[in-house]
Amino acid sequence: MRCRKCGATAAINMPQHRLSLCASHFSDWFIEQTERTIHKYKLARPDDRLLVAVSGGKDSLALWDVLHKIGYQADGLYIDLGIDGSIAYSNRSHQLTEQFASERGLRLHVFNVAAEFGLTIPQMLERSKRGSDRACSLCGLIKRRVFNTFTRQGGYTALATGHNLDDEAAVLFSNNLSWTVDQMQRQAPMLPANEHFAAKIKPFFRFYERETAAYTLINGIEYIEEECPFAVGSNTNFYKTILNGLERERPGSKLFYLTRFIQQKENLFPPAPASAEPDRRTCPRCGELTTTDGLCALCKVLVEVQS
Ligand code: Q46
Ligand code: ZN
Ligand code: ZN
Repeated sequence: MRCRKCGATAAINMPQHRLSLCASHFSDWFIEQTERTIHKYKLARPDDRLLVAVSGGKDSLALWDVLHKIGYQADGLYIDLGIDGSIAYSNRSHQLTEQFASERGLRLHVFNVAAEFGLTIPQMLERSKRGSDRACSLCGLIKRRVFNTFTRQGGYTALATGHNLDDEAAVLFSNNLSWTVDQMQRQAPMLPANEHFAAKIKPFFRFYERETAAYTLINGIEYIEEECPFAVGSNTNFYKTILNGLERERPGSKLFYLTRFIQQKENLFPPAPASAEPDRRTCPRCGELTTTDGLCALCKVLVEVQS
């Protein structure tokens, strides 16, 4: 297979675009496509200050690299979850993120869950009634809060995450199977900011996972290849496998499934009436908003595990 631009041996073939490219032209194409996505979906303006949620994995490091190359002022935030076990997942991903930032002279914030909350994620799980199968809901609760607070308090325009098309298609598929309409309505390349929540953007949402992997390989970005131990056997991975089977038989299915949904969303769902906005109160412990009386979901967990 030959590169469409220069005729050299192709490094990657992307059947969904009927496009094969050599390493150098693929790298250029990847950066151009990111700029095009940002422009088309109005994700950011050139003078925006962005905070990149970096995990040490390929998608978030590739995103930080590309945003920096495009010229955005983009700082990183790494959350040390204290998930180590046999593969030293947090230690290794933290070290690779530090290395990435220092090689490029980028600013990295680090939030250490154990230092701030007194316990690592696995220790919290042991103490809570949630059980280890609920690791991701607890971890997600903490990550959402920390990312939101940092983005707002740091004066960033938006939080940029490395979610790729495989991630987004799997979420849509999962919500589709159960017709979780409120979640489907919220799925978008950008969630705008409001009084309480920072804007979130996903500049890689049209890239297949193998494309972000190829970008990191071609650009010599070292990332943690192991998955978080809690992700093994997750529902998301199961749905990704199903969608990959579909993609093998019908190239372009994943891209079409997600992008057509994003285009059609306005027609699929009626606009929410003003009264549909949940009633919000303030958590007496942390001062953040909550939809229930008393403590917010995060404080409930913290009180439970810290006592
Ligand atoms: S880090 Fe946390 Fe993920 Fe690990 S515990 Fe689950 S949510 S899988 S992106
Ligand atoms: Zn080429
Ligand atoms: Zn609270």
